[in-house]
Amino acid sequence: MLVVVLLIVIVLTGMALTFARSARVEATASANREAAAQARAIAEGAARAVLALGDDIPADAVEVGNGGAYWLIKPNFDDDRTWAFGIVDEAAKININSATADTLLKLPGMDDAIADAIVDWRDTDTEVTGSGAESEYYLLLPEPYNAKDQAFETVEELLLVRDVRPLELYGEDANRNGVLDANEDDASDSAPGDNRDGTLDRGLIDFVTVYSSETASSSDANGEPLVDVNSQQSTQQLLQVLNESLGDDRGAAVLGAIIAGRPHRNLFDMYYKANLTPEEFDQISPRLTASQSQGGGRGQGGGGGNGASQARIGLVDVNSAPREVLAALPGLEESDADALIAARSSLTDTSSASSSSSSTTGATTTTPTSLSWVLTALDREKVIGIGDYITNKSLQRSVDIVAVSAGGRAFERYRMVFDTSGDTPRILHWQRLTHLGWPLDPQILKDLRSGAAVSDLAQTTERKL
Ligand SMILES: [Ca+2]
Ligand SMILES: [Ca+2]
Ligand SMILES: [Ca+2]
Ligand SMILES: [Ca+2]
Repeated sequence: MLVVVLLIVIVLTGMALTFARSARVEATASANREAAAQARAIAEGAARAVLALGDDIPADAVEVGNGGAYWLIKPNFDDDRTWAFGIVDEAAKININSATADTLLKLPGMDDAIADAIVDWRDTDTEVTGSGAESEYYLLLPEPYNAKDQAFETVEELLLVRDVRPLELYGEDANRNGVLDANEDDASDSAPGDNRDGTLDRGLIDFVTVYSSETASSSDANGEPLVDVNSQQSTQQLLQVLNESLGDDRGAAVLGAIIAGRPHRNLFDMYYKANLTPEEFDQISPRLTASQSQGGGRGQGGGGGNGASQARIGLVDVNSAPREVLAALPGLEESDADALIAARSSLTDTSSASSSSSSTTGATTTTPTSLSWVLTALDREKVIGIGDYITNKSLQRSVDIVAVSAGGRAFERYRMVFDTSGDTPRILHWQRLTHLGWPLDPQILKDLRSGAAVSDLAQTTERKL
């Protein structure tokens, strides 16, 4: 009898313990779900803030209600041990829907076979380009598919192209956080495979886009029609623009030189033929255009652009493009990219110093907005050669949002690409990247979990790994 009672007591106690534990597990799970939902809500709030504020977004940890926070992380091309923060200019990348095989070939990790295969993947014909690949190749794969023969819709689609593996697309940066993590510098000890050389070999992903596009404008910032420097019919309007900007004497002289120099391949060509100064170029070029009436010279990479409202795909924003992208521009090599970077950074240094008093958002977003500095960095032939492929506009942008719930309990990571060309910004792409793991210094999560305030973390995010 006693034994039976004892047994019952033991069973009941066991059941009570089990219930208590499952209740505890359930409580933890529900707290985790709540934290994940909070992190997601913070990320969505960050996205709305980016869309509303554009460039005026704070760079470092942004604290939100209840102790959560978000960061906008981006690669620091000057240093693979620290993070950079802010919005990424998609026009500062090479567009895989318009770049020629020659341009693609100059990007990191490229070879002829991949460059040609990228062109074949997007071109509408079924003729194999050089050492490229069309459907004949893809249909013989264990899981066969056709070459797309249409434009890329995402950058990740590159993984369907022959020979493009995660190593080519993401480089050694398997978690896509822009910095060298321990497993990315230990050879094959842990995934991914890397060369253990102490530096992060970046993949294509940081240098290519499918989003850059701008409409060839037919009017200037004030709504006045652009004046065609190649058209005899617009000589009167041209004189008016020159006189207004440069004064009557100088205007008349420049007009004579422009007329004598026709046809101009682009406005940079006109700059040299008319013997302008860079300052004069900045004054008059926003009001001018150079039509291509005689089928002269415009390359394929700029996506055409003769029609007034035609989209120009893949113009590269030279004001923010990294070295690798500048070197890939037609006719340029690495030394030219270095010259451009040097000219650009001297410009940025002086403008950020002089505008610091009027700036309300800090000097970090200061970039040159004109194109005339390019004239000082390269020789005539190279400037004219890239003239049809460059822009100073940043219309499509992306952010990599890392959001953490209060107390560091849960985090979420999303990539958003958006277009600012219309009246209101438009989201082009939204992708969850949480599966790649926590991308910032692990110490940040530890500090938050042990009760640190977000305001104490700014130093941490700048610290070297
Ligand atoms: Ca094709
Ligand atoms: Ca990494
Ligand atoms: Ca490794
Ligand atoms: Ca390496």
